[in-house]
Amino acid sequence: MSFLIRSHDPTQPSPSEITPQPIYRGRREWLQGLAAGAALAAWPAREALAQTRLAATRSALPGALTMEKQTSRQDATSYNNFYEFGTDKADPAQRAHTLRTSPWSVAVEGEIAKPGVYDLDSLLRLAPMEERIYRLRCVEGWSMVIPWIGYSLAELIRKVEPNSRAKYVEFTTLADKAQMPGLRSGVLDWPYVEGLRLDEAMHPLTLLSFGMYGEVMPKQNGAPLRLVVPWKYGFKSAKSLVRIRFVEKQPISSWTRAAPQEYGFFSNVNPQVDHPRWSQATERRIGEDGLFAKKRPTLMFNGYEAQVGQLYAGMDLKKLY
Ligand SMILES: Nc1nc2c(c(=O)[nH]1)N[C@H]1C(S)=C(S)[C@@H](COP(=O)(O)O)O[C@H]1N2
Ligand SMILES: [Mo]
Repeated sequence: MSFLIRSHDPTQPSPSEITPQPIYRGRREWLQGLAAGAALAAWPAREALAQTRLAATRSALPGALTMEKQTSRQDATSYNNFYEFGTDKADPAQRAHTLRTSPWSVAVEGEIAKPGVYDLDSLLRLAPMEERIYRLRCVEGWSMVIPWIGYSLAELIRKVEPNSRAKYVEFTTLADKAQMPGLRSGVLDWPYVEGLRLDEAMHPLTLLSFGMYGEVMPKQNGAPLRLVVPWKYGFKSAKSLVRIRFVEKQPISSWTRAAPQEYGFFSNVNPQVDHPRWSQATERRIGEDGLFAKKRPTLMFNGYEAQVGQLYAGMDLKKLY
């Protein structure tokens, strides 16, 4: 998809400018879908999703561009966890068309000098967009390699000026029964809440993401904006953010609330600390799941140890999982 990524050039649209996606791309994918014998019923809904380009430059940040083979866009947009739309992997792609992503705003509040409500347009213009190719490792034991588009969350954090009481950041995502059929289920306490320590949130790899594969974020992947924290299990990467709050005390995430003995606050990818019900030593790469496909060894901090290991110096990661 690199042909969609423009290098920064003043004659080109600004990095935050979004332009309509050419029709031919949708048709070509539709034809590929036919050739592959894809489920036809799933296509009308997918075609109805607005596909718009999102220009970005390639990140120069160390660790931000894995050279591993990218997961296909088809897989990354049809095998999802977004429980607000159901717990089946296929539910978000089939049901998230009811999510209204415009107008959209994010409340930024708490222990900061400049609280406020930021509309999507101001967030899109806040900093230059970069493409980051990150591994995403789900706690369930599968992983993908996805070209995300966005900028470091630190760009936003610096603008709102946290005060000395700000130790953690709490992220809250949309919970609207009218748009999200999954909220009828009590599988989690809604809204979906996640949290990071301030230094984790400030780490340059922590991405505020507005798109993937050169396009604005598909609804099933957390439109219009989500977090991507590549060294933590996927559930820390909260989708469809509506509130970012700076707090003194460690927030309680939805997953910790649901099963405190299974999900700790940090949730760093760690092959040496098993989930109470299964091993975390290996993972299945989505798209490689043939009968004879080998599982991959899971890497400490999902392979980002050189970049983030320092954040946890001196911590007992078996206790603080
Ligand atoms: N709001 C919200 N965010 C969420 C989830 C969710 O159910 N609701 N699931 C999480 C989990 S478990 C994973 S693995 C990733 C999956 O992201 P993807 O579907 O874009 O690959 O989103 C995370 N963010
Ligand atoms: Mo996950």
